[in-house]
Amino acid sequence: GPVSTLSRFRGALVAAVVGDCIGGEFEGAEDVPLDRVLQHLSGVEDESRGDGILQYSDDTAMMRCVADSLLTRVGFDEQDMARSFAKEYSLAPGRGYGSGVIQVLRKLASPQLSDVFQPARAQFGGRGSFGNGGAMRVAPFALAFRSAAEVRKYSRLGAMLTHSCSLGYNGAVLQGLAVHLSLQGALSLPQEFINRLISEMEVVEKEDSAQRDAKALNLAEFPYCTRLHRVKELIERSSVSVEEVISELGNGIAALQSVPTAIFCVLHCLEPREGLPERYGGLERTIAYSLALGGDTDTIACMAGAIAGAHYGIEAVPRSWQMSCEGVEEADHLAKRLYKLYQSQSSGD
Ligand code: F2R
Ligand code: MG
Ligand code: MG
Repeated sequence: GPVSTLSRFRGALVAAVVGDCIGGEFEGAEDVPLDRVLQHLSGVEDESRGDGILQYSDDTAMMRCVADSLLTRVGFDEQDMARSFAKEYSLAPGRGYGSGVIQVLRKLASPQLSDVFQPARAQFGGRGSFGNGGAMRVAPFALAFRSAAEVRKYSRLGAMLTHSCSLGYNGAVLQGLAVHLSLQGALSLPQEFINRLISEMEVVEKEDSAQRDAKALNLAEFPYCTRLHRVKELIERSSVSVEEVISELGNGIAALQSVPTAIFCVLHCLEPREGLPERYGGLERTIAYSLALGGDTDTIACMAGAIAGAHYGIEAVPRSWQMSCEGVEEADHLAKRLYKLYQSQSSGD
């Protein structure tokens, strides 16, 4: 039957956590043969293996902070969200945070700090971070706000608490919009889905800050739009190798090298793919394929998981996967509460 909105909300957050936990195994690996991915996944499915639970990393830890802050403040409150990040980091600093962002998280803990966006602006000699940390945690913004305009605005501000380079926060905007569209069922028309994202990002990347940062980093103008056009070309091809995906889109820790890649993973896996078990549904294919790319696998699987989970719904996330991953129950609970918040707002479109 049709996927209900509640199921989409739950699927988005739960599959993001599952992607982070299951993807953690291969983070930083250069080459991940599909055999190893499938072996890892059958280990996850085998509940009797007794390996214990797969732990979540910074991706989930920060996503929980975003969701929790949006719920307790009934909207975006930068002071509260910044404090929530800082507190979470001080309680569990060993979750695999980026090496730069930990300086921001330490500064955000200071009660004297008045401008909570200031520590992020001081990163990397004043250029700001272009890492994917803003994008990896953005999904709850798409579950809290109804209109694309609000998702765009608050995804950006939420990312700017740690990522002041436009490549960093615009990656979060793109990922937020992808989850927003997927929640509305837009992935049933994949070409329109990618075209919508391109036209949204054309507006976003017209801004002076985006133009300036692209130039300073020696990138072509409209870097996200450029990658999204490559995504479009790749999904139109009848066959595409993992090597081509990595060289065209990337699999790195920079938002530009991972957000369009995550979107590609979802689109590519809408159909059955050679080498992936026939019994796999689209969500399982998406996570498996994300892992096979290597590189920043926890984060790419987390972001692809959020988009795919919003499309397929919670029923598509295998029970055995859910039971093997830390933080799934909490994510499901947060998703249900965000659904209520979302339903209580009038439609802003
Ligand atoms: N940190 C990791 N994985 C690395 C290994 C972790 C593990 N604990 C281990 O040591 O074995 N994963 C997590 O980090 C990513 C999100 O990072 P975030 O939040 O964007 O952090 P940060 O530090 O701001 O940026 C990440 C790195 O990107 C480079 N970088 C960013 N901006 C830069 C700039 N303007 N100039 C030069 N380099 C820049 C730096 O190397 C940063 O450290 C996720 O993958 C998450 O899972
Ligand atoms: Mg991580
Ligand atoms: Mg990562």
